[in-house]
Amino acid sequence: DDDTTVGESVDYKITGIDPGAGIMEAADRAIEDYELDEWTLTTGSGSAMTAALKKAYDKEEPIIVTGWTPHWKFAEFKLKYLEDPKGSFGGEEQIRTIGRIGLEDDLPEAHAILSNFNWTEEDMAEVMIAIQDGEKEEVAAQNWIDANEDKVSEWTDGIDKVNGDKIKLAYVAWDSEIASHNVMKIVLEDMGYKVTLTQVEAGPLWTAVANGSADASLAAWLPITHETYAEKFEGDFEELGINMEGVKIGLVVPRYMDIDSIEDLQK
Ligand code: PBE
Repeated sequence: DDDTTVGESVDYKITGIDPGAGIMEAADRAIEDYELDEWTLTTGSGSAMTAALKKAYDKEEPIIVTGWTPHWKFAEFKLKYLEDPKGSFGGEEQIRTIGRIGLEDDLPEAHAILSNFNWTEEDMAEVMIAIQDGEKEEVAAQNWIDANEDKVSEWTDGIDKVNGDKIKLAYVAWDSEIASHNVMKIVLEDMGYKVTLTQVEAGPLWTAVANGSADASLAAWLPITHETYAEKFEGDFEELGINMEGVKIGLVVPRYMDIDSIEDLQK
């Protein structure tokens, strides 16, 4: 009925993702900043979150999720970010590439390619949406590369090919990172590398780059999302550059919900 509050309508639940994700730390901060004492942030995974979103959306039921851009969910569903006047989720973020200490000496060509790597939200969306539509990850990545040879050659121009050197990239099973790492895997293979993609949680990812058991990752969301990891491992990794500008995290709801701001959760 009309008297139901947003909190009541969703059982005071924000549907989260994997506990190590930076967005979970930001969501906990929001619960504190906005004094949402009765609320809980549930943990799960990126795919469990999108499954819950789809289930609610299909029935036009209310749901609040931890969401980020770029993500295919914005192409699939009509969604909106809740305004965040207290800035718990930070502002515009970047996705940066990080490498282990010593990568430049050991694998200089890969270091150069990874440092050059940058693309746009639209580029990533093409790969993500194709995968979401059922294309195999490596096929979606290959199709994007075939259609974007100019872009790829900007990352590899003037860099010598190698002969089977091994490189290990670590990533988390977030849709955005599945897309980027599958593209880079093929780019590096075309340059002569033997590439291993290792899927881990966010904490182990940062640990692996810092202790050298992974060579690099394209998955560092900064300055806010992974700030705690970047501070914890300061000095034990190298920033190789920004691979995407203007990305964002926050609380996301279907547009049919009659709320606009995180402050509306206080009612
Ligand atoms: N994400 C996607 C990650 C970074 C990339 C927003 C879910 C996180 O929160 O750590």
